[in-house]
Amino acid sequence: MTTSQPTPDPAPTPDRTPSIPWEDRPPGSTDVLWRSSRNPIIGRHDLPRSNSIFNSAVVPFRDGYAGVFRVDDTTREMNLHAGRSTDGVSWTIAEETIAFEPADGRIPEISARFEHAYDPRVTWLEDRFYVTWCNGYHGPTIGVGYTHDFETFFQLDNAFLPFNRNGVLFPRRIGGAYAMLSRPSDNGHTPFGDIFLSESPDLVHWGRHRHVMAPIPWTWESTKIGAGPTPIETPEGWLLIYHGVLTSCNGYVYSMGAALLDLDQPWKVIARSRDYLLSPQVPYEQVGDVPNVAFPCAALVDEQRDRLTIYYGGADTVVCMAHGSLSGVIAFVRSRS
Ligand code: BMA
Repeated sequence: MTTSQPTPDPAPTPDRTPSIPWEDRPPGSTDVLWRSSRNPIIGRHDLPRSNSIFNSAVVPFRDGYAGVFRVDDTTREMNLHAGRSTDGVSWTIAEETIAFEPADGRIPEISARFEHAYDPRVTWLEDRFYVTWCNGYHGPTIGVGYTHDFETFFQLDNAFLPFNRNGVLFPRRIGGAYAMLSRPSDNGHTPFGDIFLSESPDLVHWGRHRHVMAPIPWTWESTKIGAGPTPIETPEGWLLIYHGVLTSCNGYVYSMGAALLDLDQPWKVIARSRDYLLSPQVPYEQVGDVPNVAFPCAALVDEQRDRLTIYYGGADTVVCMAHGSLSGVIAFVRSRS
């Protein structure tokens, strides 16, 4: 019999993990998420013709970050713009809208008719960054495109029939199929909405639709819900951060919540927080073009340091960040289920 020698602790090595935008929890705070003291990080007038910049998606890219931004301009056209950043906080956003090139010969059948493009999500999947967004085609539906470099973008076919919003891709195939969450809706401000999951062999043809989650009466998410950032894979399941809407005397209130979905069958909900993670309670979330909106569209994760930074739109006007620990959010989901 051999006895194994205890291995000495490895010598400390310089930490080369790129750090995501971060601030420590403010002293005295017990919140699961806390807001960046730099909020809003992108203001409504950061482009010459912008009315508002909000509900936008960012990802790590090369030695910094890239993103796709929702910009409503001064004609109030809703469209997508690419942006770059070295630190994830200060952004350079292109003045021109993204001009998608057709990924195949049939795309002009849909792209000839532009209505609007808004609420983008960006997902690294296999070998490129996919963009999904709410794409106007006889009403809102889910647009899909991709880019390798955030300079040239290609458009695929719309994923679903109108009306649909909040299409969010999973970052890998599940059971061999691509997977997307979405929220079938109406052509207006939609006083209902559940999250569904759909599968595709090719990111063009979508089917095997499964129900995932419904609103919960008499809570912060009683009217409708919609997926937010790309789901985050954890050993405990897919961490889904989503928005939930309550109808108040003064209109809709958009808050953030979280759930854990089964890794192999992500239409199965393992746990879901009964409480909101963050609700609009500060001026840049409460006052703007649409009051009382905190709308998450992206998240950055530093697993090594157990850090999570969420990007969200404030009051349909500005871009904001909130921080928390990944383990803390998962514990919150489980403890408040
Ligand atoms: C939804 C979308 C979002 C917006 C929200 C609140 O229907 O239009 O872009 O943040 O309403 O206005």
